[in-house]
Amino acid sequence: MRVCILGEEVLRQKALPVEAVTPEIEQLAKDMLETMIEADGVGLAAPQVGLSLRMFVVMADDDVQRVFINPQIIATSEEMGDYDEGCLSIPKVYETIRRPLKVTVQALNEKGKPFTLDADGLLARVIQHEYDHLDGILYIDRGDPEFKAKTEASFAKKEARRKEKEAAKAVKAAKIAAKKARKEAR
Ligand code: GNR
Ligand code: NI
Repeated sequence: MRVCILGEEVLRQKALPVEAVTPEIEQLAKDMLETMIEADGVGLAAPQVGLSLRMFVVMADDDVQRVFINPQIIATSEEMGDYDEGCLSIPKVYETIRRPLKVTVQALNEKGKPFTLDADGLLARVIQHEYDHLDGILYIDRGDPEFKAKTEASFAKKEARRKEKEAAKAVKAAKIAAKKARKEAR
């Protein structure tokens, strides 16, 4: 699956709950895990693959692959910690972000079975990062506002360049098609 990049609308939307954990949702979880591993990530949220749904997958601390559907963070520790965060949707950008060190999360797994998990370390970090994605929040929203503005501007430029290139390619393809049509008309 293609991973959406900063600037794409879906990353800023509040995702909707998964209505029922169907075989299609189980398959989606598998596809998301594959995409996450392929991209060398430790977590991936559905909005990152263009689906505005409340689910994410995680594999942190050499841990097992975990699927969280309709998650709720029911408790966070008072104790906070700093960690260098990155995001597959903001490639090659990193910033130190302060968050609670421990969380308790409730969710459904890929079979629709409810579970509660106490997490610390990288797992707790990634769960909070992924949970934010479901509310359209990115880690840059939790860091230095100036860094956020610069990062958004730089990705907006990149996106503008990509669109320009795409348009130029379409013009070229149209010219080739027109030439071919003229040739065939002779
Ligand atoms: O791969 C990822 N690494 C990471 C490192 C520190 C804090 C959070 C993360 S999650 C990120 C993958 C991703 O963008 N998930 O949404
Ligand atoms: Ni992310």
